[in-house]
Amino acid sequence: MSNTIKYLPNLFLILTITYFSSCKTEPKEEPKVEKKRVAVPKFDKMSAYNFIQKQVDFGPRVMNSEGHEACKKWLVETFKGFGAEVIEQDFTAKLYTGETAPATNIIAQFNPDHPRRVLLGAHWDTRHIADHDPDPKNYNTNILGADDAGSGVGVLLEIARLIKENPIDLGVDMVLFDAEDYGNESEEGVDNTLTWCLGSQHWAKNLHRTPYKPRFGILLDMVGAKGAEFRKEGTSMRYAKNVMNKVWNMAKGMGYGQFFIDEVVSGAIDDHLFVNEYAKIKMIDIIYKRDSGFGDHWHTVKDDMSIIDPKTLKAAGQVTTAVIYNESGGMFMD
Ligand code: AHN
Ligand code: ZN
Repeated sequence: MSNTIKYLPNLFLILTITYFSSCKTEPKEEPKVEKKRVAVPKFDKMSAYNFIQKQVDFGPRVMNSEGHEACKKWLVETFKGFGAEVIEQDFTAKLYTGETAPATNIIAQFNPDHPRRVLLGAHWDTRHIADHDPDPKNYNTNILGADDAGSGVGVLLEIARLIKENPIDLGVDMVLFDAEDYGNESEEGVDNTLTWCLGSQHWAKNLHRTPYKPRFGILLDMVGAKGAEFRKEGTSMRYAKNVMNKVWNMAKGMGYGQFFIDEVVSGAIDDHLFVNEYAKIKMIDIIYKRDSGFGDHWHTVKDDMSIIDPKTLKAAGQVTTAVIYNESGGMFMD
């Protein structure tokens, strides 16, 4: 069985106990919107590509590094330039190594007063080690993380730019999670699930606004590699099957069926898991994943600009753009 799902039952037990020991109040009914067709702006794949290049130019965005700090400033300023109201949610990440690191979830809110909202996410930190590199000499090398996760951030920045150019009648919250990728891989008998996704764990337990009930969420993780295929990842299917099916159907209808494959694969431990479990938000993950693992460049020194293909960015980005603009006209989720 793959590492990604082996330790999930443990986590569920812990989380179920916390769930039943906390009181819940019913969320208020949201007003229904009248359905209308809304024009979907054109996602510019080269613009998204350039946003990835910008991040990679800072070097690795590893916890406790200069590149991480410099990239954060640029991300905050760039979102502000696109008209977002930005919150920097600072926290101290407790790494599995015993070290700590200053960490920040970057939250960009568009139309902050709109009652109808959707959530988009990606992680913005990069992995400290290339522990899946075929050459053991590279094991301790920081990776550039063009795909993991410069790509998800690049797609979100391009959507932010589109929102500025094409106002949307919807609240959109983009959360860039920090400290996703400093996890410890599980060995036999050790559950390291909680060493990953520290930013999303923090955010999901400390929402930037309450009550917060976005209609659904979409996480973008490794959405830029040449030849990427987005299969129906198991954690997303478990928590938010309806959202998954709607997104995949929309992708197929738009002609992106070669990227969005109608095949269920094992679940990933990724930011959406904690958003679903702790914050009870139906968030799916668009991720390059197979049953046996991720893309071949995953956590290797190959994860640089040379593996990024603007066509893949276009597929993930145009579908996500279509989802949110359709949602603004009441034409996506019922
Ligand atoms: C684990 O391998 C435990 N999770 C994969 C999540 C991830 C890492 N996404 C990008 N990098
Ligand atoms: Zn990673």
